[in-house]
Amino acid sequence: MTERLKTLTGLASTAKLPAYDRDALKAGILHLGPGAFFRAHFAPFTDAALAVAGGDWAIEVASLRTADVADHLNEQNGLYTMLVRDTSGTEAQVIGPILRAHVATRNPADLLERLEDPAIRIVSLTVTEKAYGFDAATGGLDLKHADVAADLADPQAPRGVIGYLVEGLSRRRAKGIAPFTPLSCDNLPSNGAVLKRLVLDFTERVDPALRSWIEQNVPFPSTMVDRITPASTDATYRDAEALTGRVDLAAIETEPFTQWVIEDHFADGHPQWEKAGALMVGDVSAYEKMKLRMLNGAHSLLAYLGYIGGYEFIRDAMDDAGLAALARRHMNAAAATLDPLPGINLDAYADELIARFANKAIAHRTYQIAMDGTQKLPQRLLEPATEAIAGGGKAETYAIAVAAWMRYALGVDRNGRRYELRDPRAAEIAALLADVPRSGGSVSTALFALPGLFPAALARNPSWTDDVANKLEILIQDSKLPLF
Ligand code: CS2
Repeated sequence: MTERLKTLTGLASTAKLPAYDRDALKAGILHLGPGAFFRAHFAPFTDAALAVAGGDWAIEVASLRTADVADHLNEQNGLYTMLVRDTSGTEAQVIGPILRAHVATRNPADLLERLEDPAIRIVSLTVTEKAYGFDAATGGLDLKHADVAADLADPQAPRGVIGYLVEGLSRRRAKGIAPFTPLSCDNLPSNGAVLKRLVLDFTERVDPALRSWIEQNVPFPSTMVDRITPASTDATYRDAEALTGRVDLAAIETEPFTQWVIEDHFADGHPQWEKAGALMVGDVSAYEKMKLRMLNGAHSLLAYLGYIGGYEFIRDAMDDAGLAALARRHMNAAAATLDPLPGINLDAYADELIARFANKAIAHRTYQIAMDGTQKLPQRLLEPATEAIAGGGKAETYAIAVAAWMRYALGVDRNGRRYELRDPRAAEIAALLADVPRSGGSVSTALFALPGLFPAALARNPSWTDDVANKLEILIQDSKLPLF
């Protein structure tokens, strides 16, 4: 039987290995949410920074929910394989900066103890949009979010992201330990500013003195993160084993492209990510908007139209000339809502995105991207739509994307097969739609009334809502593609 990946010795020469001494590593970062995206993006950037510039910046990770990834990483001494796939082949690289993994649900005291360690100078996050407890309608803390409500009731025994960060900072303040820098790496616009607002809203309610201390002492840099990372499958594990000679249950696969833009405001330093290709800037918001609106917006459009049209992967949807043209048109429309970014040609950026989406070596499920629509629509589609309309421009492509999301929200495909709507508001959506006739007008009216999702500028704009209703009617009548 093949051995498990546990050390760097004896691995097949087809795998690239960490170019630094792992035995000398010391932790400087605690990362919350060790999912595939973190393992394809943050950890490899840190791996490259350690190879070029060193420093005490190894990573401990903590999972706030499921234990599987953390357990696999611990069984493998933090090592795992990253497969980089494109049409010319697959390359394997073993990634080394993870020291150990914690599971908050199993041992919350252990995670709180790590948050207090002065050696931990950065607490980074890839926890997905829905974990923040962000209320899109107010821009502040969602008091009805289950973790937020539980943590406000019992702040010293947290279970959610905001609760853990606040309790960690509170303990550091009480002990005279300098704060860590919280570093959000999720696809939210101004993710650092959003995180700061949520932390301040939370502390306002539980400890106003802590709120002032955080406001004065804790930087919350925003970041733009980008690397297309499908969920791992049996093919990932099989190829990782073939290329390393070891069984690896924490292996991930990703595309060659990777990008990270980071605001350079840290309380106590950071790994030299800039030497690994990251861009350190004063303000990341223009990059974030570009990526969320052009990449993620077009991704969501393709995911909903593609899924209901019977395409399993984004690359299959891109093979449909009608859908590929819609995606490109969407990117152009999104680009028109952006301020110019020095040194960036948005047309070339769009061309590159089209090529990345079409990468035949990447099997990225439309169903994976379709997940959590209520958490993704605002920043990807609804904000640019609102701005486009306010600027007198066209918002048709957003009407198509929203109609496709609404069609998807019906939870049944064109062959009558039911699927699970993986969305934190799935039950609410199902209840709203329960007795509604399946027509474009009725379904869209019901979903426009979902509290807090659609800004009034869209939901009360009859020409736009009619456009959505008409497009939805076409999708309900006949989901054959191309549609528009
Ligand atoms: C995707 C993103 O799942 C999704 O919603 O749009 O995960 C996308 O692949 C990444 O943001 C690319 O950087």
